[in-house]
Amino acid sequence: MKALDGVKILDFTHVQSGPTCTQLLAWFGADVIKVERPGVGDATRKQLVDKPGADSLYFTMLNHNKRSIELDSKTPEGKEVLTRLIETCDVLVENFAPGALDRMGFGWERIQAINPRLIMASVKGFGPGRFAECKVYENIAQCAGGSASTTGWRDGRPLVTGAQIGDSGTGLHLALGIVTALYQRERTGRGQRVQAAMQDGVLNLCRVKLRDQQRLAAGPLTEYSQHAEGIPFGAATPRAGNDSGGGQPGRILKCKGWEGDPDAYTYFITQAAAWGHVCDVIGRPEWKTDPDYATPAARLPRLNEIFDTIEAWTMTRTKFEVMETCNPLGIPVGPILSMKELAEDPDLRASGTVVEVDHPERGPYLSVGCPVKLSDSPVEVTRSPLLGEHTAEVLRDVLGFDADAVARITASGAVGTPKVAAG
Ligand code: CAO
Repeated sequence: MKALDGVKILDFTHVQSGPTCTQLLAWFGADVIKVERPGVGDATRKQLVDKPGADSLYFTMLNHNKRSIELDSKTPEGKEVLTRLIETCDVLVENFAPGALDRMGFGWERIQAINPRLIMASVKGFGPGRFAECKVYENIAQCAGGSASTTGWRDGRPLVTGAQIGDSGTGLHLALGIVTALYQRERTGRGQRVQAAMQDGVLNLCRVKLRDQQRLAAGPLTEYSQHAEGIPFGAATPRAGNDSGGGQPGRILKCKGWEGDPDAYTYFITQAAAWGHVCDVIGRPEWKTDPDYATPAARLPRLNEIFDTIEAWTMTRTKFEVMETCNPLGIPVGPILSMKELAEDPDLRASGTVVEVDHPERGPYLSVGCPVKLSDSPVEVTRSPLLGEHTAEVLRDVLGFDADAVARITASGAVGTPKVAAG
């Protein structure tokens, strides 16, 4: 038994934002039917190809546990199948460019008329307003949502982050909206629209930076290293390098081996409650009582000197030794882990957060499993579908088309060439 057993998802998503959402729902037990253009499929199938002829890692890692049906939704027979899918499914998820579904003839009013219980969930780049019609990809969302302007070094360009907060982040937001709407439908019997704009999702994740924008009105942001360096603040929340985003000052510090290893660093937080231990560990016990260092307020203008001193100590230890020493003392530290280290991490393998999946075209590959664990709804990650792999079984078993109808629809070219004969 899985949490979303019995929930059918018409997955009209592509690229990253929508597919991450429907993949999560599939992991929680929903039957996710991915609709793709005949012979073409999701563009990511053939993007960043590492094994000629095989679906890319980009596609396989975003589309586990789904079924795939080829369908040209712009032909009469394709519209017939799509209509049946809308009648049958609980949720339609899409992340087309604005207006694409309307142009296909399946706007919200039409969808509601076909199935008033259907929840229609959409990712768009922007919500209503002057940018509503724009097409948007990850980095545009990071820039428009406040992440880029607050990431990077004060005197450098805005920076985008490696975390796909615009795409996967918005997929997460949308998934929450969908299960919430499903819960409400239990009581009302009605479907509803669920919309998640990438700009909104990124801004939501940058909430603390809007907090700082307003704090600026009350004076300088004293925990920013910019303040310790005596550099005045401008009108907007500045980029703050690796400064901690919270009230506890933190930095990324070099560890032993940093000269040859780009990831030999640790994050180090001088949490007030652990300050005494920090002083002991770095060999500065006198700082515990020295009025220039004893309180968080006294330390603020001296943070650069303090972190330089801590770094002189961390450089004598590996990032894991720093953790082994500091963690038992309650000093919050964290090693900078490379993708290689994460891929090989035994704990992540054991918890199912990093999984090995087998694929008929490409053989075994690593993926990120479900990052949310439900004790009563275990996740088994299965490979992504080949293009149109389930067209015949969906037409027959899910939508109830008989053999003659399947033959008629197939002959029209609306569903490509079903891989398995119906009947
Ligand atoms: N059958 C028939 N037509 C289909 C189809 C199918 N199964 N699937 C897609 N199409 C059509 C669409 O209807 C659309 O046709 P029109 O332009 O005539 O309306 C066309 O394919 C292209 O769709 P699109 O505009 O969504 O795709 P794109 O590659 O041009 O743009 C993207 C991609 C991501 C920029 C755009 O979809 C978008 O802005 N989406 C919303 C924001 C988003 O999710 N961005 C994140 C993507 S992940 O980085």
